[in-house]
Amino acid sequence: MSLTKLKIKDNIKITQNDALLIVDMQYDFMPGGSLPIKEGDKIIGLVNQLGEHFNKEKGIIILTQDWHPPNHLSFASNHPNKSPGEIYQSKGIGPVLWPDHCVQGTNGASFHKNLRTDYAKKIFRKGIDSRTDSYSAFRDQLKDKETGLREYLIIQNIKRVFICGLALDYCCYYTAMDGIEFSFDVFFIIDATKGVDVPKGHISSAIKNMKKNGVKFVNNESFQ
Ligand code: VGL
Ligand code: ZN
Repeated sequence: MSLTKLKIKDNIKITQNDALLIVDMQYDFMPGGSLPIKEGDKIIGLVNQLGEHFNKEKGIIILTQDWHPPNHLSFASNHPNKSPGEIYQSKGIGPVLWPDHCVQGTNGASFHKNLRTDYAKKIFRKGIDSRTDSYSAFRDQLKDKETGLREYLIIQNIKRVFICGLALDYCCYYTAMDGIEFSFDVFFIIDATKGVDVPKGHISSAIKNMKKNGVKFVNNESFQ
């Protein structure tokens, strides 16, 4: 599934029942960080523009932050004889092991200084339990503990969730899929995200799966 074959919705008018979810715009996911995503920093301007638009139209802006303890089991360094990028699947962890990243309180875990965080009403942190990853902003990979995002969206009467940020095929993808499972109308802002593509082909299977499950795709020009 190539990006060019995606059907892009347009004429989207943002209201107070819409949320913009800005996922993991942290230094460790930017070029020069410990888990760098190619051109991760190139989307900052666009994400800020989206934030401004949603803010102007009374939508709610929410940030997420990957926030791991140093002993997190998604880190290769916490397993004997394992390297980052190695395939590894166990309950709540995988499909690969990662370099140490977004360790609580470190510079790598903080938001890029050019990201406008002032629009955000809430920040949800995830990946705090060392035993399980939490790619989704809604809950961990074991699907047994929620972050509170779903409840917050319901209380705020949010019906549509627009997702942008990093990484397309991990945190954005799992967040989108949970959004669908939790009955939100989910929109993926395809030009305001970048993927890791580990293992190879991961981005295209993520896009295919989202399409199959009813995630809609928009871009920066889709908004009125
Ligand atoms: C992410 C890998 C590990 C992400 C977080 O934000 O997409 N990816 N932790
Ligand atoms: Zn992580």
